[in-house]
Amino acid sequence: MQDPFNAEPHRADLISSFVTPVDFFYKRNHGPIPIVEDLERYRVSIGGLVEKPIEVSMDELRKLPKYSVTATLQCAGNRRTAMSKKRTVKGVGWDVAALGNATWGGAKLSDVLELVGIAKLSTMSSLGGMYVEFISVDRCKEEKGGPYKASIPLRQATNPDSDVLLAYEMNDEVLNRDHGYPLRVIVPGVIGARSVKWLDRIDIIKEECQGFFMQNDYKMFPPSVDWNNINWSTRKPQMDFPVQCAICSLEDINVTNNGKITVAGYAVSGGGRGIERVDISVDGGKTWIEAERYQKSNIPYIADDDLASEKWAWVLFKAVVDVPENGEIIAKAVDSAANVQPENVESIWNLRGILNTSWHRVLVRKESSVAKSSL
Ligand SMILES: Nc1nc2c(c(=O)[nH]1)N[C@H]1C(S)=C(S)[C@@H](COP(=O)(O)O)O[C@H]1N2
Ligand SMILES: [Mo]
Repeated sequence: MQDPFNAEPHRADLISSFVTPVDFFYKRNHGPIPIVEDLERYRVSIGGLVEKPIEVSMDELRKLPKYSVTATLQCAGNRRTAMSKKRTVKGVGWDVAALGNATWGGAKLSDVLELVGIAKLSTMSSLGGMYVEFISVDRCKEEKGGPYKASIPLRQATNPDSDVLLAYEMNDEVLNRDHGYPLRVIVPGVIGARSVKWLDRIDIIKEECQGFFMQNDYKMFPPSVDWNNINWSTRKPQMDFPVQCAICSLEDINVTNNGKITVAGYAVSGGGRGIERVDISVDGGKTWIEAERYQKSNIPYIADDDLASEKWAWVLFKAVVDVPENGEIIAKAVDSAANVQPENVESIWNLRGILNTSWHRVLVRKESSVAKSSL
């Protein structure tokens, strides 16, 4: 099997707009990208523990009310490279740009499930189903040549406020092949791995999906677990992602001859939690200044107010600070539940290198001091 296609944009490009252009949106694949050509014959089958299994066409999905949801999709492996520098982890190396914020257009899963007789706000189907499994067209080696799959609780799938979409559009254009054409799932606020692309089948099942990426990957283990003592069944699949932020206007190491420097980046939290604060420190975390937060120009950003602000979308931040004496700039975000990013990567190190949300640190040296020290 050929190597799957993975890519992320340059970090500075990532924050040039609130909505990430498709070209700058990261791509994460576990197998070769499939080609679904015949839309006339394309159907999504919905079955499992339902009384009347059906097959729906794209036309039928398009006839359901269309919703546009601006949501940040973040790979659980975002910032893995930095975690690996502390202690080696297994997985694709990512800088800070394995995420993007797009406007997804499509049908709500809660409307689609009504077509098979499952009412809104259900926790269990009449036949005892409690999870909704998404099965893809693409095949991957981890599934021994079988399809990529994932599940979410029925409670979330049937709650219209969870905004789970079967999306056929990205940024007002037809979804492209890299991102799941013709149809993908978008589970806002949850790690990207559950937003299954190239959807083939939806099954209502009794227990969580038993697929590789649910049971033997994408789980958060403590730092003491290694490949010799791991027992995958002791942990639940990771769903919501924790509060995260990263500086994107600066590289890991920077040289400047200015006294002031712009610190800009993104902050995002899972589960629809807003961003209450982004703090910047130029003295190693002794004192902090608050960065300005924004989503759309001229509309004040309000954490957790989904009327004024996009609750599933990232928040961009910006501050102008003095170039630090000690050379280090730190950013950390606080979400609307007062969750804070951890100070050090060591405390959250895990063997798969997921969810590196430690304080983001970059180095800035003044040109003069670089010149002096190289004498
Ligand atoms: N069918 C399928 N869906 C998938 C994947 C995949 O390999 N196959 N990768 C998942 C992972 S791990 C992530 S982070 C997101 C990435 O979505 P993107 O490529 O549109 O950015 O898709 C998810 N859905
Ligand atoms: Mo991912």
